[in-house]
Amino acid sequence: MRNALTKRVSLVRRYRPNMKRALSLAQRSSVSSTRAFATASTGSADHTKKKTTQLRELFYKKELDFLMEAHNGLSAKIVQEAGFNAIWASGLSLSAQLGVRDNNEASWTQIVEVVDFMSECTDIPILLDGDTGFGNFNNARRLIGKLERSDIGGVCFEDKLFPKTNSFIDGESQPLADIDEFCGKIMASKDVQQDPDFMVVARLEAFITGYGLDEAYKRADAYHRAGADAILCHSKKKDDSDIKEFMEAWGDRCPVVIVPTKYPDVHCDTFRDYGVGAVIWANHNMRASVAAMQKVTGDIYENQTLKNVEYSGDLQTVAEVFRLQRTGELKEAEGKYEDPTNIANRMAKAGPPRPMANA
Ligand code: SPV
Ligand code: MG
Repeated sequence: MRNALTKRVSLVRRYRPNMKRALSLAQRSSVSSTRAFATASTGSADHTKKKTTQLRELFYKKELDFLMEAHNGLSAKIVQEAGFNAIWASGLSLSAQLGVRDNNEASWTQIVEVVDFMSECTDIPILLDGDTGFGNFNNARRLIGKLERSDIGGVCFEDKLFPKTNSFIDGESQPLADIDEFCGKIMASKDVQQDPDFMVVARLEAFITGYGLDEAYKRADAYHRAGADAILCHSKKKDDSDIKEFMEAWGDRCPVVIVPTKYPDVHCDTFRDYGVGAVIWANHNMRASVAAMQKVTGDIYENQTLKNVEYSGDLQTVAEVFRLQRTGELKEAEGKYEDPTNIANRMAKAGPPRPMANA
């Protein structure tokens, strides 16, 4: 498996600048993810594929695609039903919905527990915001093992220190990780993953902490050479100048993903022109739900009645919640497994009792 992985990574790295050559090499290769990258598939993704493969193909195809934030099973399902091909399990949103800060106050096992619920009720891949990996290389690789068991498509690690702080809180005062230490974390993650398509994304915090392109590029280059499958280039500027500069320098060495929370007015065609691979809408379901809950809760508290909110159009129906929970499936299963006639019929088909093999 390691050989296949090494082969794919080196093919992608070596031939990324030459699409024609990459295509012919990939056609000769049996490595599906390389082929997906080279053929640049179009149209909506195939959600029956492995989630890791879906995520890899999303990143490596030519067309810009989008990851939408979710922070629990319900929001994950809503993201899938809206038509998105992938989910961003945001650290900010996961911590916020638990009522704690985005400072690794939730333990990594508590985070895994939430994303496991998210994964179980969806068919599209999840990219987990893995913060700084919850410690050193060893904590990061322990996390990868658990994520693979929960069928998560990939993880993103940022080059800061544990415990992390959200990038939009005093970004300049946040120390960056040592480059070698972070490269070791990426290497350990790539070495431990069992599924060669599992994605490890390296997130650049250089622009956030006030460095310029030189530092960002030097780090991206190192992380990519250490084995990162993609780079997340983060910026907190109100315009897209950091992203433009980085994309011009980086070209198409490997896919780049961005988080335009602070530059919402830039049209995604601009990102397409730059060659950005994917955009993460990072926290908008969590913020939407906060605004909605504050409005409804405030109204009920103020007016001591459900009358306003019930007829306001702001509430979803209970029936719709039941549908999202797949209540119908349980009804069917009850018929199958609790109805005495059904059980008797199946028992009859199973035949008479058999003696124990060694009796
Ligand atoms: C998150 O969504 O948790 C992120 C993106 O890391 S940001 O909050 O913009 O740093
Ligand atoms: Mg985060």
